[in-house]
Amino acid sequence: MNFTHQPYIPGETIAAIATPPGEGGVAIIRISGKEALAVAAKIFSGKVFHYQTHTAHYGQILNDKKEIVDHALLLVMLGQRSYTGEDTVEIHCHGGSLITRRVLETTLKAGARAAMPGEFTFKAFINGKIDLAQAEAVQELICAKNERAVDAASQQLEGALSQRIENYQLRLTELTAILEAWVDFPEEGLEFASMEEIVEQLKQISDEMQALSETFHDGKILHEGLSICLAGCPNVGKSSLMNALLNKERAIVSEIAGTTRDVLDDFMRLNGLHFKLSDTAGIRQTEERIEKEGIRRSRQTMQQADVTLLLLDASRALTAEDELLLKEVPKDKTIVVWNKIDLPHAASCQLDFPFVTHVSARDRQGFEHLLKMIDQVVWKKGAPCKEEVVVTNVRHKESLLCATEAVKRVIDGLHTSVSPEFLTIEMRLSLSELGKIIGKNISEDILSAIFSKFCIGK
Ligand SMILES: Nc1nc2c(ncn2[C@@H]2O[C@H](COP(=O)(O)OP(=O)(O)OP(=O)(O)O)[C@@H](O)[C@H]2O)c(=O)[nH]1
Ligand SMILES: [Mg+2]
Repeated sequence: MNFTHQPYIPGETIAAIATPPGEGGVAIIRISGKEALAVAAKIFSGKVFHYQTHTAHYGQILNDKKEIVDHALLLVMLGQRSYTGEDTVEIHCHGGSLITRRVLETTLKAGARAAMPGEFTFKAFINGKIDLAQAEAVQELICAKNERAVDAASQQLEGALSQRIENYQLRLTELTAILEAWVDFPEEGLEFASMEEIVEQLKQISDEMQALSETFHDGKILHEGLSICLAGCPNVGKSSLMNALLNKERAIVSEIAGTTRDVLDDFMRLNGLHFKLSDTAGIRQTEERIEKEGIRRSRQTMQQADVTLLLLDASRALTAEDELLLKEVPKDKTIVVWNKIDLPHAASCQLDFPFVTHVSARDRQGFEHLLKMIDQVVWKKGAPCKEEVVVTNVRHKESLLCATEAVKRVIDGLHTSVSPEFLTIEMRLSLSELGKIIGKNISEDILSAIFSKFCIGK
């Protein structure tokens, strides 16, 4: 296990600061492993070995010269009833980088090893407290930038995804057993079920797995948030709309065409989601070198964005440049926004776009409808409800897809009378892919890669 050290020693005692860096009222240093109590006993003023599990004790942290490092609260959690499944002691000391580091150094001098990123959660996984999907949910929970991502990660941590995967595994294992019996006694044929029944059940499972893998689109939105690009010709009010949506004077606004020259990013929350909003340079024909570069960046931002708000000026007729832009943008992720509806309207024209709305960036009119429309574009099939299981992790999605493909090959094979030996191989492949999601049959490299993304102290 190279994310820690080779080879991994179960039960080894590790310590780390579990709270974020910087100043705070309290900081927590976590010690976990076989010697956690022994380490704590060396540095704490009280009789640590006499403490009952899940009790808190006030005292002093003392260094090897018996000098007081800090006053602290010691929390003792023994054996299986801790996060890691090993003896754990938490020291709640005063917050502040220097004092926290000193307390940590004292624990290291007393025999603990500095924990690697994710090592506490890794212990919990190795000790069977949580499976891999749950371990990954811990990290997602820590990194969640919005309420919906927190919901999805909590669901996964509670084991909702793991239960689904185990259910597929159970059903596929039963079918594999039937196919294997067929391999062993070919002359008896398929004994325990008819071919139609098996195909029907396989189809059902593969459909369910596929549907779960497709929730990744929603999962990605929850996990990473979304990018919205404000695009359009110069002077249509992109920067004005950016400022109005953010409720602050982020971008320079002026009546001079070509005010914005570079891409300006900022963040906003909308319906529990995290959005990156990018204001861009107005797109037009130009030979001016810097403006040209700005326009190239506008196009690039537009291509990468999840949603584009293409602004048009409602107070004037469409220009040739507007028309070119309308042809350029993909319709399924573009919302055409007629801005400046507070001014007398020019004759409006029909646009062949599924999402069109009207606003005034100046007077903040039409925003409610615009925000609803953004939601519509984002959640094409409707937003997932809180209880729905969504796949937020690309590794899980890949494994689900591989498992689905293997099952589909079995279905095809049954139709085309492929020898059952080959079919059982596919079934095993599918089971092994599912196993990867919850941490069975997974290589050390992958485990290492997963846990090394964690922060130290978790
Ligand atoms: N009446 C009215 N004027 C607006 C509205 N939105 C923007 N404007 C005005 O239109 C002009 C251009 O606004 P900007 O927000 O700078 O336009 P832009 O699209 O960012 O322009 P570039 O950065 O040059 O591409 C400014 O004078 C704004 O005050 C609106 O809703 N109503
Ligand atoms: Mg601008």
